[in-house]
Amino acid sequence: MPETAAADTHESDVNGQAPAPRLAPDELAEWLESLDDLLDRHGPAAVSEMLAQLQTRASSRGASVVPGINTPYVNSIPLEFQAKFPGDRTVERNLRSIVRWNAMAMVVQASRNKTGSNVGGHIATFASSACLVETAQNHFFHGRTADHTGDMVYFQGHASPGMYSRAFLEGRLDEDHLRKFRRELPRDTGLSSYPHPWLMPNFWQFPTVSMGLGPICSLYHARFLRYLEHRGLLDTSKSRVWAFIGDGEIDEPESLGAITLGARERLDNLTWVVNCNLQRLDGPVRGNGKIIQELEAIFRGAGWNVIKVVWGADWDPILEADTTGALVRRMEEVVDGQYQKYVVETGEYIRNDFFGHSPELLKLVEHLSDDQIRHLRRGGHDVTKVYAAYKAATEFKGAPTVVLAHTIKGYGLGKEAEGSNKAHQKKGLQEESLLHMRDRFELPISDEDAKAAKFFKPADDSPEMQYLHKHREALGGFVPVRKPTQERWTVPAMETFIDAAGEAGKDRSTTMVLTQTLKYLMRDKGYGKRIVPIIPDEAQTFGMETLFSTFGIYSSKGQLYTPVDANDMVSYKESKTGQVLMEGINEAGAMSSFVAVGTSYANLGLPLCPFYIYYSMFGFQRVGDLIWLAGDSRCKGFLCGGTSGRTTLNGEGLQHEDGHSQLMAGTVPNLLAYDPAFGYELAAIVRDGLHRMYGLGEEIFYYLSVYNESYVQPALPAGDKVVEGILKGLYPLDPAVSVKDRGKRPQLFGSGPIMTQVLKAQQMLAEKYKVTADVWSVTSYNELKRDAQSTARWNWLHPSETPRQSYLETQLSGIAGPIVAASDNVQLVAEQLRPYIAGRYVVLGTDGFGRSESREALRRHFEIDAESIVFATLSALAKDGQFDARKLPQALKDLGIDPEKVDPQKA
Ligand SMILES: Cc1ncc(C[n+]2csc(CCOP(=O)(O)OP(=O)(O)O)c2C)c(N)n1
Ligand SMILES: [Mg+2]
Repeated sequence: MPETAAADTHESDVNGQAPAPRLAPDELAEWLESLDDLLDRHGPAAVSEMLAQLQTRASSRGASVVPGINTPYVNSIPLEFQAKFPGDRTVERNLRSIVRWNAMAMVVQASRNKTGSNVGGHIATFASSACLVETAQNHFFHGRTADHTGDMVYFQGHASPGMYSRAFLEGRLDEDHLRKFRRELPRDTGLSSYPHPWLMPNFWQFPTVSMGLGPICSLYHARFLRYLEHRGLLDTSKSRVWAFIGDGEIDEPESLGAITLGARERLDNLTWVVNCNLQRLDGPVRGNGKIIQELEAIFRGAGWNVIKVVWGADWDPILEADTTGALVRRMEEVVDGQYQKYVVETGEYIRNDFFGHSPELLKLVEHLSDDQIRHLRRGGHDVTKVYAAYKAATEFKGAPTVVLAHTIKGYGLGKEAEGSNKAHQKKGLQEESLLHMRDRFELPISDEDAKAAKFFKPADDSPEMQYLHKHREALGGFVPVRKPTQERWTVPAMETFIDAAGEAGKDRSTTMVLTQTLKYLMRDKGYGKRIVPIIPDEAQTFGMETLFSTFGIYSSKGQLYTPVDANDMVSYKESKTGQVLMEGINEAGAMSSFVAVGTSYANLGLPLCPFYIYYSMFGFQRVGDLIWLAGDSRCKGFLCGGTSGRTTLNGEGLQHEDGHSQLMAGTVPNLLAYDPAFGYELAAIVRDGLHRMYGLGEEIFYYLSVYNESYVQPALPAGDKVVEGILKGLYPLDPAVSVKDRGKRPQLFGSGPIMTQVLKAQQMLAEKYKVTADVWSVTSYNELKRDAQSTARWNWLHPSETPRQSYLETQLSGIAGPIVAASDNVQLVAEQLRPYIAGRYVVLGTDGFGRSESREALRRHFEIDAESIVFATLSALAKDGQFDARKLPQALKDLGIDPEKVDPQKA
């Protein structure tokens, strides 16, 4: 407890409001002496026991004391326990200065670019975190080697120039690359703005620049390493996950929302470093408070080990001289906004404003000049403090560690950028600032070169370069590096796979088929163990609870209780070797697991295939940015939107009924989305996906809409083009019909369970209106559109060559239409094909908010039921002069459709 903590805990010191002392100095001294004595004689455990006893005693006497969760605003590691820095301070400082310089120069050059590219960049962030990152590079980050699965480092995204700058010294990038920072066209010539494995697949591993996603992904990654170890799949015990996070970024709910997982799972393989430069983009993070203290309380409350690195070594003697605690009190009462002010002020101002608070404080610094006061360092800029914190963090057992490092935004960049509210957006620097930086970091660069912001690389035999290489070699090579494995799986033949999906002719939903397929895969002797089902609760909703007892739910603690259903056929079985990741009601966490599992082929050299099965509504619209991140990460696996369909999931109402995931899925370029109607289609798609991702090594992933409506599952139709059609996005259900016949009559497109309505409509058209129609299953509007779009583009750019035909065109050639499409999705999903369809094309869909009703009523409401499909077909035929338009009003009546019914789009 801080010496100054008040008995009344309402007078919290969390935000720097230190209470006035109430104990007389001699009384206090007596108490402290007793404590020292206890510590000396019996050690820290006895102190902790005594404090607990005192607390109990105080409570029983009516002084309800909750021990302060905050410690004083000083370094957590006392000087005498600080690990000795093993490196060469001078060489490391020089190295760091060079890395700083080139990182800055890269952005300044880009902003001066005569071509007017205006691509931007950030310099102030890395300037604040250089020591944090470089100290880890020289002493901690381990590369992936034969006997070490490597550290996973989530770098702060907009500090990327710093990572490039180091890679330049390492010889992995050349000047030309640096000059092409943020010039990403053509691919592989320049450097991506932020960490993007999609753009730099041999370099970046983890996209981090969407604030908050790096933190949550890193947490689940650390837990995933344990999962691999406990299941005996890979020895990851040496690997550590590091995440470098901004203090402003901490405000994202994803950053803090899952941190209790770290303590619950005892993830001491995880280290977070929060760069507390006290600023975000526009201004201070907590102008009127103290972000470091606030975070200390949060993390400590969540069970993390917290290491504050607040002050540099130059403060040590001053703090030592502070025998009354006055300095610590002053440090606590000054708020962050004021600390930021000191950055842009003179030493004289700081002496008066900070120390001038009392003669006692002024005395502490009377031996220092104004300039020395101004340069008293913050902890995050002191390599000895940072090293000691990392060492303690990596040696701590039983919980993750967060290092809260106090830094200055734009450190060393001079008046123009250091600590100013404009620091974040600073891209160019005046010549004066460049010279200032050169001098400040004592770089051997001429005035002329400095003004031109030229890159600087010392000679290969210089102490700096030798040091850099020696340290990285000792730590197993460069970081970051992305190294996908070449291992490939042999997936069963298509027919075998489809057979395994279950017997035809029985009533089943596609969700049931998915469960069966999953079990089939998991039982495979080869890759079976590498299939990872991920479920954020709701397994019962999907009928997947049988996976629990068969394969077990992963729990690092095994199962410490007897489950209520222990004697049932299906029981809630937790196990240390369990295969299923049951994430609880936490889609963001489950998605983070999906990415950790699905990128294991590249980050750990071990391919694993995640199946993330979730409530479809809580996918794209809930965690869409994490799905985007999965795409950027080149993640593999299957996202399975369970309970899909705005009318198929009928009883849940507006919040749950999803009709737009297919549409949103189409916006993720390397995601293939399918909306299968039948079990054999689903099986074919999964088989092909596995083969493409794990057999051929394609870096793609899948979205599958699966539904909970049971209906008769037919057998795979005969015909050698059916499977091809399923995979390309469309095929005729009856391949035997000739193109000539089809060409003259209406064609009906169905997807998902709305296929049942389409088939019924086909029958009604024939029976009631003597109209023969053919039915097609459209398994993927998105894939059809992508292929059609690419083909159209090629034709556009090759005007003198024979035009190519898209798959859709080859299938629809000779067909005059009309074509009527119906699905349980919004109309735009099927509308994507309009530009590529020559004849009349009518689209029915589920636009508008969903609601709870019977499926029948809902399908009528959204006008996707069989009757609506029939009427849409007759109307289209009438427009083409193939049906008597005067009969349409009567048809409406016969079909029982009320023309005045509410417009579902607005209902
Ligand atoms: C989700 C999201 N919102 C907004 C941004 C834009 N943005 C990029 S950096 C930044 C400020 C970051 O401040 P902080 O986390 O404190 O990092 P610092 O640069 O201070 O180290 C913002 C708002 C973003 N990248 N992601
Ligand atoms: Mg910040």
